[in-house]
Amino acid sequence: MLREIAAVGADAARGGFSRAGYSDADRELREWFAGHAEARGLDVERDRNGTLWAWWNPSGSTADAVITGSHLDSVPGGGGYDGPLGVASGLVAVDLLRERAVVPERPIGIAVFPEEEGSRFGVACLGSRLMSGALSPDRALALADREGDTFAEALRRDGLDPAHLGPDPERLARISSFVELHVEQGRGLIDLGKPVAIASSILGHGRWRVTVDGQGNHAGTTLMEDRRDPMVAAARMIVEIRDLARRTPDARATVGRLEPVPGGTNVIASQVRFWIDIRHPDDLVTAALVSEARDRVVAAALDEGCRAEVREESLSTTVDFDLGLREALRTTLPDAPELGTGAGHDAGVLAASVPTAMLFVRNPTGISHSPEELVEDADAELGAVALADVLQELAAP
Ligand code: HGY
Ligand code: MN
Ligand code: MN
Ligand code: MN
Repeated sequence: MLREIAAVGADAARGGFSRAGYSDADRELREWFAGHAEARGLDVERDRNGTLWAWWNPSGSTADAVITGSHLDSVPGGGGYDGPLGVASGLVAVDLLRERAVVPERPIGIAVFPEEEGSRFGVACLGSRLMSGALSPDRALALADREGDTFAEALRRDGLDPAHLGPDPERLARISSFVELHVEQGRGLIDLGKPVAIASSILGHGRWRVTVDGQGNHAGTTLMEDRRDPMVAAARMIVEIRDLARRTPDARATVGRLEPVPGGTNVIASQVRFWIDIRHPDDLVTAALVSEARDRVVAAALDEGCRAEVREESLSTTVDFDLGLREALRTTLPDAPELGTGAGHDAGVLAASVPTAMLFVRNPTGISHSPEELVEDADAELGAVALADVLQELAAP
């Protein structure tokens, strides 16, 4: 099943996969999922924010539901498992429960949340945040992608009405628990020599957009002393932010996206925008890092005769991400170790509203958000069996 997924949204230029939220590649993979769910007799629906829900309710129960699932969108040039593994494992877990002749006392749903990576519109977990109310429809509708396509236009093109966007408290109230299975995006399980782990924590993380304005000019006629070059200011800031994170134990700071304007080889840029991703287990340290980074960014810009503006794009806290359901999973999966993660997930967003847990499956390369991300078939199967065990337990009377 995972091999089929790997055919959709392959990015020949970058390698790996590029499935931005609400895009054609994303839609193609969602249709793949709906086809597989319907072939299993699951009822598939799409909610006001674009999340897909595939329901298996053989007993016709009206109890609150047990939900699993993940996302199908990817980062640009991402791996084949980040997201799709959790969605495909949900389908396989239903197959396994059927083989076991299990009739769950609760409805079991497989959710596919849109734009989890935030690669297109800049806010991670866009679909789950809209459903939970963590992000307002107004804030979401103000978003646009790099091509200038607004979120509203993307929704309409994807068959959704922007006017219906928003929180879905009734749907949340009908969820008794949420368990997301995900490829591990690090080396924990390699070092432990185990195939499956229970997530113990998710780091809080934020994204900030820095805009540096200088003076666009000619690369050949402008003397060095007459320049106000935002690219130089940005380069200095990126190294300073890296050094700041290096000096702060457990901190992570990344600049993975930098956009010069106009971007000509023989043109001194007039403006540079870049995004900072900062994460730390302690929310207060994250806040201190951001404040320090902001000060350094402004100072570095001034040194180059430029002006810098720093704008928060999204911020979530470690406190929100209490994966409280992990206690129940310990009983069901006694051999699975517990692992924290620096990666954000829809489970982190849902954790603020419903009892939530995550399962990680070993990634033998320990690399993610890269074509080198990997899960071996044997571990994928063990992950699906563990998920089936957990769903069976949570959906029992
Ligand atoms: O960025 C993250 O941590 C996640 O992969 N969206
Ligand atoms: Mn993911
Ligand atoms: Mn990811
Ligand atoms: Mn309820």
